[in-house]
Amino acid sequence: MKMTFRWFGENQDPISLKEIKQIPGMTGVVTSFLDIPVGEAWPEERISAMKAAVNAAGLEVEVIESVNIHEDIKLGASGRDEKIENYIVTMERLARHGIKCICYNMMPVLDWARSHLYYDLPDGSNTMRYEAEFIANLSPEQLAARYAAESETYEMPGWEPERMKKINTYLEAYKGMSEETFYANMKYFLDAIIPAAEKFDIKMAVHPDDPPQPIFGLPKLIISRDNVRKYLDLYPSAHNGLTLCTGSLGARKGADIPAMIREFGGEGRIHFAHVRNLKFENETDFYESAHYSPYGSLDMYEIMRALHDVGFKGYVRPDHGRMIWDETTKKGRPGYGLYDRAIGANYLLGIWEALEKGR
Ligand SMILES: [Mn+2]
Repeated sequence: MKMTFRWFGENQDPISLKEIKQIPGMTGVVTSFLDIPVGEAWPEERISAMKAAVNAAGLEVEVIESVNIHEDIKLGASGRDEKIENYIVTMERLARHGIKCICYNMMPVLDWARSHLYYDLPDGSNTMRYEAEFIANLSPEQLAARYAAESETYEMPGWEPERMKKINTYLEAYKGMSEETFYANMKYFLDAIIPAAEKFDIKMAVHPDDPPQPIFGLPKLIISRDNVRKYLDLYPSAHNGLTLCTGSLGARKGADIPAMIREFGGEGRIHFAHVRNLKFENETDFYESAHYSPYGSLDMYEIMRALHDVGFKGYVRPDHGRMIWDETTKKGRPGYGLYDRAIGANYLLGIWEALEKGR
């Protein structure tokens, strides 16, 4: 297991590589280029400059989160072949610079969604929250406007103004699309990129839909054990794998995350794990809690034990944390402050050390 930390890149993240390097046990960062429009091939000089900066700070960069999938691909629209070609060019360039894993998602139009970015907890910290009814009463534009106002300094990945301009066109395009068509479009993509992933030896790791509930009437695909199974079976290859995100798959009440780890991890299909906790408030609503098991609804020990039992050799990151110790928007994107993620990472490393030594 390699512990990593999400870093949004130079000029995109107030947290420095030096700060990340000082977190005990941190081997590397997981990053992306938020400014490159989705669907375009990533310039090689950007990749090499980023890698040089990360390595100079004493950190590795072996995982990209994310190389996003253009809507034309998800929709099966006419422009998809060109975007798939660009995707493969990006994969080849990343492989040349030592990237071993690409995280991506198949969420239609919208990336992740939350009702609140800074929900106050009784201890004076704040965190992201999902309240289904709150979102049901907003239009996508209203939700995007809330994010823009709340997050101030940075554009929210997945909610960029450029993308939001086209949102109604996209929402219209997805209307009436059956789940089977959606899967067929996914298969078309996988049939093209997985042979390339095998050639470049890049592990593709699809991230589940977050939250695992339909919003704005959009179809949701990768939300459960059965749907993950179906997606992985579209192209049986170790290079067609999963980002096991406990906070996304675990946001469906009753989801058995350790069982999913044993099933998919046992088959060598989990390449990257986002490990975080959440606290259910009712059947659908939750907030993102501290990682420590008693503070949330997921058992971090059982999750790490399942990863350990399947001999997990991939990458882990602590995923989201709360904003604590007076962190503000100037010190981190929502969910991506420094301190709570550093605490979470070391809590997970502590569990892992105990598992290793208790073997
Ligand atoms: Mn995640």
